[in-house]
Amino acid sequence: MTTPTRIAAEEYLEALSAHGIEYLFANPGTDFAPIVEAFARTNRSNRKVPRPIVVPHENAAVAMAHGYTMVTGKPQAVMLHTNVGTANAINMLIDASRDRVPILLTSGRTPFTETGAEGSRSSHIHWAQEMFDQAGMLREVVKWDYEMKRGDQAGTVVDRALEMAMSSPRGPVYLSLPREVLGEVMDAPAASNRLHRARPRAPVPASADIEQLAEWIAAARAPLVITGGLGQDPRDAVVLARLAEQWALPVVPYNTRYFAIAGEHPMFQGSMPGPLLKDADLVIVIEADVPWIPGKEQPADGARVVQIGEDPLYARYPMRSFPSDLTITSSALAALEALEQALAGRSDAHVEARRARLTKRSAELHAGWRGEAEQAGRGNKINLAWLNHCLGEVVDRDTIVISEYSFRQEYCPLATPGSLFAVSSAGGLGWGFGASLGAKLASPDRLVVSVLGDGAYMFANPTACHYIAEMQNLPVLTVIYNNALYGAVRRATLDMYGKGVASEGDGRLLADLPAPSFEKIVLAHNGHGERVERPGDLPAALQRAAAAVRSGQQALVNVICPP
Ligand SMILES: Cc1ncc(C[n+]2csc(CCOP(=O)(O)OP(=O)(O)O)c2C)c(N)n1
Ligand SMILES: [Mg+2]
Repeated sequence: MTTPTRIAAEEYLEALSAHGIEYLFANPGTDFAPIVEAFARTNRSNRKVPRPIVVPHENAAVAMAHGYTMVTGKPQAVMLHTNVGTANAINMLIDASRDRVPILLTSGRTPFTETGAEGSRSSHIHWAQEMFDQAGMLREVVKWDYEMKRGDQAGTVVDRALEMAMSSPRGPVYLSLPREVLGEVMDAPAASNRLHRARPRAPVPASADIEQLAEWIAAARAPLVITGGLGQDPRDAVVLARLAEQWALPVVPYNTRYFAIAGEHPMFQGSMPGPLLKDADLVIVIEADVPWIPGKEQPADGARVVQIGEDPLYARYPMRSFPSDLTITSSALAALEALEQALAGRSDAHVEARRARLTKRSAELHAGWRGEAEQAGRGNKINLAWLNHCLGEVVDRDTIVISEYSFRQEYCPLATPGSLFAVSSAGGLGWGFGASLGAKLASPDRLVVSVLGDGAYMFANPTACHYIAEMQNLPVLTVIYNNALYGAVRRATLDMYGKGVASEGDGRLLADLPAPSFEKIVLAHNGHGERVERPGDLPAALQRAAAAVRSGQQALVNVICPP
């Protein structure tokens, strides 16, 4: 068969590739026919298009794109089936949106013509899958959305979608692709001026603001840095480490999503604001949407608060009322670099006393964390501290750790910027496993370890994820912190109704999660599975699992951690 004509779907795929998109994570339906035809044609012609990867659940597809991008900084594309496939992915889209991860999410749109066009309705579902506004269900969590109207827009819509996704603050965008449009026969190539479209840089701080902050730091007795999304660009952590070292600035990565500071850095002061917040006279909040929980703790009266971020007001959060004496719209990196310069040559009378105090505190904290873990190691049940402590024997400088949400640098200190990724502030669970597959795809030579709650693992559609690990040859190590419980749900119940009737059942009503043998699920996917109940057995089990992964086999360790 000859194919003399070109269809819009070919132009579209080539436009993705022209933007450096390497993968199309896809979960198809009847809307995909022109995309399938286009891939088949490009296979023959050797034109450059992204590699399609079929992911058998939509949340896993978006999580994979997220994982790939968080490691590389390069956005990828996802294509899902009409309204129903899109609906399945919204959980992960919310995570990506709050974490400002650029993703081009697309889905087919059911054919809008009932007859008469190439691609008109041909199947029962084509009527019922039409919506008045397919993008409406996700408009609140994307930066931009559009429906491709004509085939000759294939180039320009991709250009627009990606410039929106990649400009500050970054985030996912959505494009719906009607079947008739993708199937349009093209007379001329889709127009694009993508080589002549300079993108704006991320915001840089005003120098007066940085001077003010430098002055405040030099005068502060007890400054404190609280971070959350700092480290999304690994260079953030490099500059922060220097500043923290030189100016004895304690750093608390609070619910951090990234590696902000090395666990062994003397200015890493644990991951809870706690007593440092109460004592601080200057709180520097960098890319932290929630720097503390106001109902539980607050900075002292009179303490100065500075908030720095690309979008320091978190414009898409309906309510957020943290105080600020100086609010700086800037990328973390630009602000830290400017601050380093502004501080150079200044003197700070408090620095050496503070350094001594914080170094001593760090040593005490580390001794406490180690003691807590080792004590559990000698006991008869595994806890979070011992699990993380034992992980420390498995990770090396190149390991990527993914946390949802049981990883703690306190017990497993990491050393490398870009080595830690945790679930988005939105907390849409089911992210970690898929993200680890995307991370492995991006960095095949690095060990990728995800530490997941038993609940988080099940939210990830584990069969779909293990399937991808096997089929795409992405050996990852999955460690389940298995308390047979929605621990966070129980905590919330006891927090609010500690003296309520629910407390009589230890808050376990609706939180108990009697656990199956997760270690057997991975066996169905030709992986290595282990179940560990005794603290003393954990180090060797993790070593065996890591060795399996290093030799190319996916592995899962089901770590039984009774609460
Ligand atoms: C998609 C989704 N559904 C429900 C929740 C509500 N939720 C928050 S934490 C949590 C429990 C998670 O359990 P697990 O992963 O086992 O961690 P644990 O709290 O036990 O450490 C649940 C259900 C959520 N965050 N995301
Ligand atoms: Mg649990």
